[in-house]
Amino acid sequence: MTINWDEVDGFARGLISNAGETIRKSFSSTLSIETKSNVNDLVTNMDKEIEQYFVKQVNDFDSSHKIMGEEGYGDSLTTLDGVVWIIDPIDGTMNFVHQQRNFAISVGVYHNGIGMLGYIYDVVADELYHAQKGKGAFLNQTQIPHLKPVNLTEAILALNATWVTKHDKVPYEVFGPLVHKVRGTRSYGSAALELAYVACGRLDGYLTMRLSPWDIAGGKVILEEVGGVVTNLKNGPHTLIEKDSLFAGNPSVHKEIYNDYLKGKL
Ligand code: 2AM
Ligand code: CA
Ligand code: CA
Ligand code: CA
Repeated sequence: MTINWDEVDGFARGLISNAGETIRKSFSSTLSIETKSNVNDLVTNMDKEIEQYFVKQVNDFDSSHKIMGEEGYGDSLTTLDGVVWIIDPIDGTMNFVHQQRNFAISVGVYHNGIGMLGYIYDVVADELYHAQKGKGAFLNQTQIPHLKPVNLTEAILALNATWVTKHDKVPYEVFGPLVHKVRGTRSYGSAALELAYVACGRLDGYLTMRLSPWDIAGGKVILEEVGGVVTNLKNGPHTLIEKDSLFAGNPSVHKEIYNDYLKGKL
């Protein structure tokens, strides 16, 4: 059976638009905030409500489609066989709670492990980054240009200070020289937006220690459509099933950082 990806794309965009509207309306009501793995790992009623909305709607659209979502309302999957929606209802929940900005809805639709559709919706800015495999990536209606080579000395990298300064996780000796080599570093606190920014050339690389499939599924499709490279820190593929490190970047920056700073050191 052939899948009409334009139809799935139209359906996905409708869901994301509705979910964004629900989140914007929630700003005027009181959030219920709980913690998960630690005191800084937050989840709100909106994270749960939005994921449940996606699960119900996707099931009604096509019950053969499977769903992997952060809050656990989807299926518990060990493979990406068939059509799988990989959903993060709110990526950057800490920003959502503290800042009411710098968070996004992230959705990737995969077919037998291949990313077919990718969406990152910056709800507050009303900016939808989206891509369909082989058809280019867009920010709202505007096509995002293919990435051009960037000198490492002029690159901006997204890195989180917490793990860069934790010696037990990654040796400071590995990241210290890299941080000093590049033009600047940033940390936005939403993996999905950081991937979208790499796709737009606002960032040239994003390196992090541990991300889940829903943090990257949408962004990987978008970034690869503009020639970006998405691997783990060992230059291998992220399985999109298990948690793994992530290294996404402009291809020239990715290559230089891997060869000169990471290879054989992690
Ligand atoms: P989240 O907001 O959907 O949980 C923050 O640096 C980024 O890392 C966000 O994209 C956040 O996604 C993600 N992240 C992954 N695991 C996390 C954890 N245990 N606690 C907080 N953020 C986490
Ligand atoms: Ca979370
Ligand atoms: Ca996330
Ligand atoms: Ca989330």
